[in-house]
Amino acid sequence: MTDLDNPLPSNAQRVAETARELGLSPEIVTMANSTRTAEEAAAACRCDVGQIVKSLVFRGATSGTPYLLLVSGKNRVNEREAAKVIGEALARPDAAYVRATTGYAIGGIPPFGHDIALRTFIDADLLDYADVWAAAGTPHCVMRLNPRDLQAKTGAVTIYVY
Ligand code: 5CA
Repeated sequence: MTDLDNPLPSNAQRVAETARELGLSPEIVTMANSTRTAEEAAAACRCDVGQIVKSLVFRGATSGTPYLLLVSGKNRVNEREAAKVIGEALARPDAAYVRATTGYAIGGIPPFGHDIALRTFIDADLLDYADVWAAAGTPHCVMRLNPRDLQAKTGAVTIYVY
């Protein structure tokens, strides 16, 4: 089957273009099953849930600035600890804010290629893996990345989330 027979969804094409601009060339895979959650993505990718990149948007409680946290699928963010690194208290925005900020719906938010540039932080645990899987624009599209390349290309600051 050629790419013409099976084009990527437009959101995934946008992610692929941004990846190319960044000097990355991940293969984007469209999974038959949902990759909306970290657990679903790990099952579809046949990888450890820790290798799944959750792209989580927070909002600065004081400034209103959106922040992107790239978090291992095995971890939950301790917002107080993250706030110390980021420099202000964090609030969890609703789905509409996340969509308006990134241009993507929850479950498909990629780690780069958003509508506006986002200050980005990366969970140190992701850096332990040789490769990780991130959403690529839709809740069925994923891409495999080297976490160090992901960090370098997004300028993400290392953060310990727990
Ligand atoms: N595709 C997978 C892994 S590659 C993925 O995108 N996972 S995720 O964790 O980054 O995206 C789901 C996350 O969105 C949840 O962990 C949760 O933090 C957040 N979320 C889910 N529902 C809402 C909501 N209604 N409002 C704000 N955030 C939400």
